[in-house]
Amino acid sequence: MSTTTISIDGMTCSHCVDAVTEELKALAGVHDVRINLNKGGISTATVNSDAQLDPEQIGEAVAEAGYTVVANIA
Ligand code: 9UX
Repeated sequence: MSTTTISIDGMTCSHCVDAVTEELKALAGVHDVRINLNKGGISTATVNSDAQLDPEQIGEAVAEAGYTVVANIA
């Protein structure tokens, strides 16, 4: 079990949250995604997964939804 916290820029509504959640949940081994929306600012996502996630993979998933990872906190 591994928890990854990332900061994401550009999300402004709950649909953004849904889009990012969906992309992150599609990653192998991910079973829970929680996003704390900060409209127009830096939002925080907490991802629970079986194994440690590849930061590059997370970045690609978030980009797929149309947003940007600005920091990989842990
Ligand atoms: Mo949230 Mo709608 O960024 O384009 S405002 S999905």
